Amino acid sequence: MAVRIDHDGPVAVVTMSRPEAFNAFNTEQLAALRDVVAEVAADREIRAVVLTGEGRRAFASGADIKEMSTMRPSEGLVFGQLGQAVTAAIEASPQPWIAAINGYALGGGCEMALACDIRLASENAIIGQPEVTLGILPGWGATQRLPRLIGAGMASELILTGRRLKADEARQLGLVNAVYSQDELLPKATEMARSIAANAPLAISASKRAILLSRDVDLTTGLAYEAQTFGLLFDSDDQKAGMTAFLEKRTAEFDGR
Ligand code: CO8
Repeated sequence: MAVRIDHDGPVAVVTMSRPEAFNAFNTEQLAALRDVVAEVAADREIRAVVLTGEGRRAFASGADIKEMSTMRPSEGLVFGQLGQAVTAAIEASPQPWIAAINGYALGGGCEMALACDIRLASENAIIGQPEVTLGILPGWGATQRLPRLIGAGMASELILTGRRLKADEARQLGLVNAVYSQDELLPKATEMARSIAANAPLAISASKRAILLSRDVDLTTGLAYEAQTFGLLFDSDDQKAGMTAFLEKRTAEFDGR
């Protein structure tokens, strides 16, 4: 299977698996990831997701260069839009996504990680946007998401030179939150996903949406959205469950209603 879902209680681990091409995305692989993202988003049992790549060498090495090499503009447009639809669906998903970058995350691979809410990396991770070395530009969101994440100056340097970063530099730039050994990466990512999954699902989704909105709107509008959403959560069972459990000095159990 090209993209696998493994369930670990409320955590789903989604693995991009095309090891013969360092998990590069051809149309089939991209469509498989699109379908999995939709399946995960619709599954109320899943409360947090870890996205990773098969094997120990690659998260994903980008869009499939062989497939792209003969594309006409209209085909490039469709391929670009499919990739953008996948990244948009990851962002629109009610669950937080954590990218566990276990090796190369280049081009479209880095862009999938940028669509996730949190990025963690292994020590052997190599991250970059080398599209300009191929005569194209990043087409699945890096020209927009990378400057918003690490600032326009560094994003320009990375996109315009195509330079590849090692994990430590990516961490210093805030492109990834933490770096672990290859063996530790997935357990650490899953542990973080589990700690998110233990919290109130509606509050988690609402926080994710508000954080994403902060990229696009002015502070006044963002704060108004935050206040409205804050108020609405008082209509949820989860708010009652969380506060009652605190007052009764026990751990809350949430059902996402
Ligand atoms: N596409 C297709 N095949 C790939 C890709 C890829 N992105 N990456 C690796 N492969 C294949 C190689 O062709 C090779 O296949 P084969 O064995 O049949 O020759 C196999 O994987 C192994 O690769 P290497 O022999 O190169 O292995 P190395 O260990 O020497 O290097 C690297 C591994 C560093 C990952 C290297 O393969 C590499 O640099 N790959 C390309 C990385 C890259 O440039 N990525 C960006 C692609 S462009 C992109 O992602 C655009 C996204 C937006 C698209 C918008 C569409 C409009």
